[in-house]
Amino acid sequence: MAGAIDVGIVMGSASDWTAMQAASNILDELGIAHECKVLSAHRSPHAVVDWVEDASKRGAKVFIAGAGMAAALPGVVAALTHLPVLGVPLDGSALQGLDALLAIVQMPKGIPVGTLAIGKHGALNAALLAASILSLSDAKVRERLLAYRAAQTQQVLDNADPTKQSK
Ligand code: RP5
Repeated sequence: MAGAIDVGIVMGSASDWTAMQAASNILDELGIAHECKVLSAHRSPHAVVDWVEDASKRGAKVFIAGAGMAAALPGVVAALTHLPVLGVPLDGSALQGLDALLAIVQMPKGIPVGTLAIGKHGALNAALLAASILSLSDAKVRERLLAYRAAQTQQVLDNADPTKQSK
Protein backbone atom coordinates (compact mmCIF):
# COMPACT_ATOMS: atom_id res chain seq x y z
CA MET A 1 0.00 0.00 0.00
CA ALA A 2 1.26 3.50 -0.86
CA GLY A 3 1.78 6.12 1.86
CA ALA A 4 -0.51 8.47 3.76
CA ILE A 5 -1.97 11.43 1.88
CA ASP A 6 -4.22 14.39 2.67
CA VAL A 7 -5.35 15.08 -0.90
CA GLY A 8 -5.98 12.77 -3.83
CA ILE A 9 -5.69 14.27 -7.31
CA VAL A 10 -7.15 12.30 -10.18
CA MET A 11 -7.54 13.12 -13.87
CA GLY A 12 -9.20 11.36 -16.76
CA SER A 13 -6.22 11.24 -19.10
CA ALA A 14 -2.46 11.77 -19.12
CA SER A 15 -3.23 14.65 -21.50
CA ASP A 16 -4.85 16.44 -18.51
CA TRP A 17 -1.56 16.67 -16.62
CA THR A 18 -0.50 19.91 -18.35
CA ALA A 19 -3.28 21.72 -16.49
CA MET A 20 -3.56 19.52 -13.40
CA GLN A 21 0.10 19.84 -12.41
CA ALA A 22 -0.77 23.36 -11.26
CA ALA A 23 -2.73 21.73 -8.42
CA SER A 24 0.12 19.40 -7.49
CA ASN A 25 2.64 22.27 -7.56
CA ILE A 26 0.59 24.34 -5.10
CA LEU A 27 0.13 21.39 -2.75
CA ASP A 28 3.92 20.83 -2.88
CA GLU A 29 4.46 24.50 -2.10
CA LEU A 30 2.14 24.25 0.90
CA GLY A 31 3.71 20.99 2.10
CA ILE A 32 0.51 19.00 1.71
CA ALA A 33 0.92 15.25 1.14
CA HIS A 34 -0.88 14.16 -2.00
CA GLU A 35 -0.74 11.80 -4.93
CA CYS A 36 -1.70 12.20 -8.57
CA LYS A 37 -3.38 9.49 -10.65
CA VAL A 38 -4.66 9.09 -14.18
CA LEU A 39 -7.87 7.07 -14.03
CA SER A 40 -10.83 7.31 -16.34
CA ALA A 41 -14.49 7.12 -15.33
CA HIS A 42 -15.20 5.74 -18.80
CA ARG A 43 -12.14 3.68 -19.62
CA SER A 44 -11.15 2.28 -16.20
CA PRO A 45 -14.22 2.65 -13.94
CA HIS A 46 -13.32 -0.21 -11.54
CA ALA A 47 -9.87 1.28 -10.96
CA VAL A 48 -11.53 4.59 -9.96
CA VAL A 49 -13.58 2.75 -7.33
CA ASP A 50 -10.51 0.94 -5.98
CA TRP A 51 -8.39 4.11 -5.85
CA VAL A 52 -10.99 6.25 -4.05
CA GLU A 53 -11.39 3.51 -1.43
CA ASP A 54 -7.65 3.05 -1.05
CA ALA A 55 -6.87 6.79 -0.92
CA SER A 56 -9.58 7.26 1.72
CA LYS A 57 -8.06 4.50 3.83
CA ARG A 58 -4.69 6.25 3.56
CA GLY A 59 -6.13 9.45 5.03
CA ALA A 60 -7.29 11.50 2.04
CA LYS A 61 -9.59 14.27 3.27
CA VAL A 62 -10.23 16.05 -0.02
CA PHE A 63 -10.28 14.88 -3.65
CA ILE A 64 -9.50 16.99 -6.70
CA ALA A 65 -10.78 15.52 -9.96
CA GLY A 66 -10.02 17.01 -13.37
CA ALA A 67 -11.59 15.91 -16.62
CA GLY A 68 -12.39 17.16 -20.08
CA MET A 69 -15.22 16.63 -22.55
CA ALA A 70 -18.11 14.61 -20.99
CA ALA A 71 -16.13 14.89 -17.72
CA ALA A 72 -17.89 12.23 -15.65
CA LEU A 73 -14.91 11.63 -13.34
CA PRO A 74 -15.56 14.28 -10.63
CA GLY A 75 -19.17 13.14 -10.25
CA VAL A 76 -18.15 9.49 -10.09
CA VAL A 77 -15.55 10.23 -7.41
CA ALA A 78 -18.18 12.21 -5.47
CA ALA A 79 -20.56 9.25 -5.77
CA LEU A 80 -17.96 7.05 -4.08
CA THR A 81 -17.15 9.23 -1.05
CA HIS A 82 -18.75 11.67 1.37
CA LEU A 83 -15.47 13.66 1.41
CA PRO A 84 -15.29 17.00 -0.45
CA VAL A 85 -14.67 16.63 -4.19
CA LEU A 86 -13.39 19.60 -6.17
CA GLY A 87 -13.97 19.34 -9.92
CA VAL A 88 -11.74 20.97 -12.52
CA PRO A 89 -13.15 21.24 -16.05
CA LEU A 90 -10.39 20.83 -18.65
CA ASP A 91 -10.00 22.37 -22.03
CA GLY A 92 -9.11 19.66 -24.51
CA SER A 93 -11.98 19.70 -26.94
CA ALA A 94 -13.61 21.61 -29.78
CA LEU A 95 -15.81 23.25 -27.12
CA GLN A 96 -12.76 24.55 -25.20
CA GLY A 97 -13.78 23.21 -21.81
CA LEU A 98 -17.31 24.61 -21.79
CA ASP A 99 -18.58 21.04 -22.24
CA ALA A 100 -16.64 19.85 -19.17
CA LEU A 101 -17.66 22.90 -17.14
CA LEU A 102 -21.35 22.24 -17.74
CA ALA A 103 -20.96 18.51 -17.12
CA ILE A 104 -19.22 19.04 -13.78
CA VAL A 105 -21.19 22.02 -12.47
CA GLN A 106 -24.57 20.52 -13.31
CA MET A 107 -24.54 17.70 -10.77
CA PRO A 108 -28.09 16.82 -9.78
CA LYS A 109 -29.04 17.18 -6.12
CA GLY A 110 -27.67 14.71 -3.60
CA ILE A 111 -24.06 14.33 -4.78
CA PRO A 112 -22.26 17.70 -4.90
CA VAL A 113 -19.04 18.56 -6.72
CA GLY A 114 -17.44 21.93 -5.96
CA THR A 115 -16.65 23.20 -9.44
CA LEU A 116 -13.69 25.43 -10.26
CA ALA A 117 -12.69 27.44 -13.33
CA ILE A 118 -11.68 25.79 -16.61
CA GLY A 119 -8.05 24.69 -16.94
CA LYS A 120 -4.92 25.75 -15.02
CA HIS A 121 -6.62 28.52 -13.05
CA GLY A 122 -9.20 26.04 -11.81
CA ALA A 123 -6.57 23.41 -10.99
CA LEU A 124 -4.51 25.91 -9.00
CA ASN A 125 -7.59 27.20 -7.17
CA ALA A 126 -8.73 23.64 -6.43
CA ALA A 127 -5.46 23.10 -4.56
CA LEU A 128 -5.89 26.37 -2.65
CA LEU A 129 -9.46 25.41 -1.77
CA ALA A 130 -8.29 21.97 -0.64
CA ALA A 131 -5.71 23.71 1.57
CA SER A 132 -8.42 25.97 2.92
CA ILE A 133 -10.55 22.94 3.83
CA LEU A 134 -7.57 21.22 5.49
CA SER A 135 -6.71 24.45 7.36
CA LEU A 136 -9.91 24.06 9.39
CA SER A 137 -8.24 21.26 11.33
CA ASP A 138 -4.53 21.65 10.56
CA ALA A 139 -2.78 24.69 12.06
CA LYS A 140 0.39 24.19 9.98
CA VAL A 141 -1.54 24.22 6.71
CA ARG A 142 -3.44 27.29 7.92
CA GLU A 143 -0.14 29.11 8.60
CA ARG A 144 1.31 28.21 5.20
CA LEU A 145 -1.88 29.18 3.39
CA LEU A 146 -1.98 32.56 5.14
CA ALA A 147 1.70 33.11 4.25
CA TYR A 148 0.99 32.20 0.61
CA ARG A 149 -1.86 34.72 0.47
CA ALA A 150 0.18 37.43 2.21
CA ALA A 151 3.00 36.95 -0.33
CA GLN A 152 0.48 37.13 -3.16
CA THR A 153 -0.94 40.38 -1.79
CA GLN A 154 2.55 41.82 -1.39
CA GLN A 155 3.35 40.89 -4.99
CA VAL A 156 0.35 42.91 -6.19
CA LEU A 157 1.27 45.88 -3.99
CA ASP A 158 4.88 45.79 -5.21
CA ASN A 159 3.70 46.01 -8.83
CA ALA A 160 0.95 48.59 -8.51
CA ASP A 161 2.43 50.96 -11.10
CA PRO A 162 1.59 49.57 -14.55
CA THR A 163 4.05 51.92 -16.29
CA LYS A 164 6.94 50.16 -14.52
CA GLN A 165 6.20 46.70 -15.87
CA SER A 166 9.12 44.99 -17.56
CA LYS A 167 8.49 44.60 -21.30
C1 RP5 B 1 -11.52 12.96 -20.74
O1 RP5 B 1 -11.40 13.00 -22.12
C2 RP5 B 1 -10.16 13.27 -20.21
O2 RP5 B 1 -10.27 13.89 -18.96
C3 RP5 B 1 -9.54 14.18 -21.23
O3 RP5 B 1 -9.62 15.53 -20.88
C4 RP5 B 1 -10.39 13.92 -22.48
C5 RP5 B 1 -9.61 13.41 -23.65
O4 RP5 B 1 -8.83 12.31 -23.25
P1 RP5 B 1 -7.66 11.74 -24.20
O5 RP5 B 1 -8.31 11.33 -25.48
O6 RP5 B 1 -6.66 12.85 -24.36
O7 RP5 B 1 -7.08 10.58 -23.44
O8 RP5 B 1 -11.94 11.72 -20.31
